[in-house]
Amino acid sequence: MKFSLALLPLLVALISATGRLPENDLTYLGAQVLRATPTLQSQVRYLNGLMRTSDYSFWTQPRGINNDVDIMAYRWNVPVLKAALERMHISYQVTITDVRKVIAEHKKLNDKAREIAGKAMEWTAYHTYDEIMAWTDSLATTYPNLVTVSNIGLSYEGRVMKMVTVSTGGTGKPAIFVDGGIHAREWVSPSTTTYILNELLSNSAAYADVLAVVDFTFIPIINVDGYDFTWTTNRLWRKTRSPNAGSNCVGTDPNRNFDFHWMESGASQLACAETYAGATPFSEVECRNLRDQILAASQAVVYLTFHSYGQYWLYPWGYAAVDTDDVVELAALAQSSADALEAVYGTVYSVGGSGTILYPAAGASDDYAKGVGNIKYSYTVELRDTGRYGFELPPDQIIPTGIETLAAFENIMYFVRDTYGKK
Ligand code: 0X9
Ligand code: ZN
Repeated sequence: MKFSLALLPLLVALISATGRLPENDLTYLGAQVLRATPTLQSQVRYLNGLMRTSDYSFWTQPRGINNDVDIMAYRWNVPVLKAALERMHISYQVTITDVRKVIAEHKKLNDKAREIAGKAMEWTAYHTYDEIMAWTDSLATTYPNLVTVSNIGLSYEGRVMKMVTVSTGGTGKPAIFVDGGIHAREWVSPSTTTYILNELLSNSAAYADVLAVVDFTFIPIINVDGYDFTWTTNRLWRKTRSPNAGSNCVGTDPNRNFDFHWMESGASQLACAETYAGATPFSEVECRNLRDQILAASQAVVYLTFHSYGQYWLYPWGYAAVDTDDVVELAALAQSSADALEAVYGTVYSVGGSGTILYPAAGASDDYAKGVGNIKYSYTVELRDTGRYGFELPPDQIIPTGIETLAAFENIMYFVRDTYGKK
């Protein structure tokens, strides 16, 4: 649909009545992503304040001076944001000049790849919730000796959340727990989670020594409602889809909803905020379902949760710039994994504590897995890229991302085999 100027008064009326654009084809028309670089503490404070207004969508959050922040402004707000940055002497560049155009281009590429693949999972395209779940179910019949598929609960809107366990049998084995899709718009996360799972299963003979002594759990999509919503309605949705009492704004940030130092940092009590922590810890059923599996995974020694973007391999704590007692061990495995990843195509990851090298943010699943679930090696992995496309990573990067991340994953599984596997 072409944007017509005749629609402008209607649009303005809608925005002033609701404070928000309706979510439709026009939402991202002319929206831009600006990369701002604060060089003073006062500028960082200003950007943090701007984030709290929810006038813009922060694709990345302020991380202190000399660190870029990617801010998306809707069309009508682009000049306002530019003027504000200029007034504060914050330098910026436009990284995406028309978000809608990039979304449309990538959708076209994705549709084409899906058509060629007949909607089958080939990792040449991103896939819908239904397609990923159908593939997940099929694993139980393709690999009956290795795979169990279970339903771990329903989402707020009633979608099934599926979990795959990979085991050659026996008890008491160390386990690796992997999830994806906590944030809806981070599409490369479910694609990487399923890519790794597929490699593990389709090359099980090559991994026989690992599979003999290590178990695996994969949950490809946690935020199933949000993920579906990014396909049907709003490509850049982040949160869950549960309503909030007393507000028109929908959704809670699932990665602020876990009950560990909840609401202590980097989270909001404003329902419209992208980092809304929810009315109470574990208000979100998807988080409760994940929690139950984390707590049941008493043998897990690694928890890996895939997000995007930024290329970070992060370890706890995330609620503050504080190290865990065993930081040396967590850092060593993170660094060797990032090294293995980089060795494939030269993709560079930053390795460090979440609250230290990213920003303090409490109530995330990684801290919960370690702090309450007692899973020693807990990592949040922020996959590709560093902002060229951000969440709109083109589909031709799915396989390269999968391949390099698999190298890191192999490093982890060999570590678990050698350190914890019964000889
Ligand atoms: O802010 C987040 O939830 C994660 N980044 S993202 O851009 N994917 O939203 C990082 C979470 C890091 N972990 C903790 N802060 N505990
Ligand atoms: Zn995320």
